[in-house]
Amino acid sequence: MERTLVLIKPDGVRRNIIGDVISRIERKGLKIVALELRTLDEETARTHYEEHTDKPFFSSLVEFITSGPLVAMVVEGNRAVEAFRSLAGATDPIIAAPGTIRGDYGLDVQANIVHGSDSTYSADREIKLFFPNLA
Ligand code: DAT
Ligand code: MG
Repeated sequence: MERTLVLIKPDGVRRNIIGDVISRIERKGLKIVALELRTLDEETARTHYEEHTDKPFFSSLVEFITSGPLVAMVVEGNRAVEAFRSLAGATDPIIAAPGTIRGDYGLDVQANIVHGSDSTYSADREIKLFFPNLA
């Protein structure tokens, strides 16, 4: 069974929509196999987003993702990576289709509510970073 790393970013936690995001995941038939509320330190944030190190928005992204508690989850199911990316919608919430998490809640490309791994390779790396003890 495939696994993906999902984050409800600090903006989603501040807006009290943890419950709705989790509901959508469960409604889809995906299973939550690990879950934690935590505030990231800068080092973990930089490692999580390492593919974006050279982007102009990198330092702002790290500041944002460490700005308060987030919910980290490991989500499992058939083609879980793609299934969650589909629930999340496009990176830019203005482009994301209504009915998706980002399409329903966001207007800002940085504060876009959720993260989902973009491949099984990334999922593996990200799950190990957030949940090193998960079997
Ligand atoms: P995704 O989160 O859809 O995988 P990504 O990996 O390209 O998107 O980017 C990671 C995060 O960085 C994204 O969720 C929000 C932020 N981001 C992406 N493009 C941005 C931009 N042009 N300006 C500011 N933040 C951006
Ligand atoms: Mg990405």
